[in-house]
Amino acid sequence: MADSNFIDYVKIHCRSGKGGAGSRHYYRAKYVPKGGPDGGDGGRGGHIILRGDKQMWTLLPLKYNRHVFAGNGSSGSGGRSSGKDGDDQIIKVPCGTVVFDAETGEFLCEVNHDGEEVKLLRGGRGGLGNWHFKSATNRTPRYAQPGEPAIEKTVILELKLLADVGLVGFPNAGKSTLLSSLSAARPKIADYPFTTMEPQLGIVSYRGNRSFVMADIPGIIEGASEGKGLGLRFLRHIERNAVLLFMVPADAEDIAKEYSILLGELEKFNPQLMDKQRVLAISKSDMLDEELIAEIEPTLPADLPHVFISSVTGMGIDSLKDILWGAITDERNQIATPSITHRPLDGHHRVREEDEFIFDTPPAVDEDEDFGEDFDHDDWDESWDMEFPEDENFDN
Ligand SMILES: Nc1nc2c(ncn2[C@@H]2O[C@H](COP(=O)(O)OP(=O)(O)OP(=O)(O)O)[C@@H](O)[C@H]2O)c(=O)[nH]1
Ligand SMILES: [Mg+2]
Repeated sequence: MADSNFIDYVKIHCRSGKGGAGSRHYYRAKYVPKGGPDGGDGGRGGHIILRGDKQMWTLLPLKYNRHVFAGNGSSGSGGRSSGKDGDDQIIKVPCGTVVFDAETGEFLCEVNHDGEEVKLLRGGRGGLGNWHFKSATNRTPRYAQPGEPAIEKTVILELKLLADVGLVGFPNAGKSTLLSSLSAARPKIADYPFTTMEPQLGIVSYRGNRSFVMADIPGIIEGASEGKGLGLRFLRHIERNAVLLFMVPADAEDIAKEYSILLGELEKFNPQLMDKQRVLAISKSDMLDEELIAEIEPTLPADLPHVFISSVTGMGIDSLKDILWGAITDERNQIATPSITHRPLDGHHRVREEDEFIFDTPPAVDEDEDFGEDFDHDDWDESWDMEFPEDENFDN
């Protein structure tokens, strides 16, 4: 799993650029004895910006680029020249990325759409040059504003896949088999638990040109909320789905009980999941005959629609798609933004050891060299005045 390409959790260290210092400078030219203040403003420091990119589907590229620093703004200079703004750093992230403060676990922001930009850290504003401070009573202000400092933050990016339907079930319920029979996705299928170790998305086409996205996540077992099995951390991938499709195999002893165990684990993970529309599919129904189905039917929970399906024979698959499509297109189930409140990071989100990285402190920020700063008006020497050639041809 460590060498997997699907990365849905990454911790990165970001620093915005600091603002350039305003300049304290006085106009000097030949025969202009007291030119007055003309120090320009410092440039703005670069922002750290997150941009949603639908071409990306994991946070893998960020795993190899964990320190992101924006450029510093340059200082202002004489002649009211403003300093150059620092370069912004744009971090491309997959749609559905949620950002948390690594120290407090607090939710910061999320990026859900292609091209959506969110300013994660604001660059420092540049300081004003001394030119701004001249007034009738202070005609030679000997000060200028320093630039604002940079902001540093370690953040955790989590990917919460945006799918229409999320599959929920015990291991071996046949979730991956269903996804592979409905879509072109080819998840690994085997008759042992925990075949699926990472989420998979598949596009299901429905009656010609319509389609929806289905997410297969690893199986959940009783006690998953206490960390049993693969735990519940994958459940965040169904937090934003419009519809949850519960799968219980037909050979389960008590279908209603298995369903309520799954529901209980989900509630422990995030009570808001209870608001989602649910559908129950009894998988592997090819093992049942008419009689058995009639026997099971009355024992099923009454508060949600159910279908008997078989990914092998295709039984019930069409009516399952109809029910799912109906639920997805139902106004009340539309994935709203923000669809859920992202809870602060806690034990549920605890990740594998190798996800953590020992953060090595980046080099300290270079102090901007600003020669104009300590220069004093009274220190000016006439011989430093520059004389420009009169007929300079600037076109050349
Ligand atoms: N008879 C029958 N067997 C099925 C059906 N669907 C899946 N199976 C079998 O059930 C076993 C488990 O299927 P998977 O799709 O890997 O189950 P899963 O829910 O993805 O399991 P995990 O990934 O471990 O959580 C496999 O041996 C499948 O061949 C079905 O409709 N009928
Ligand atoms: Mg599977």
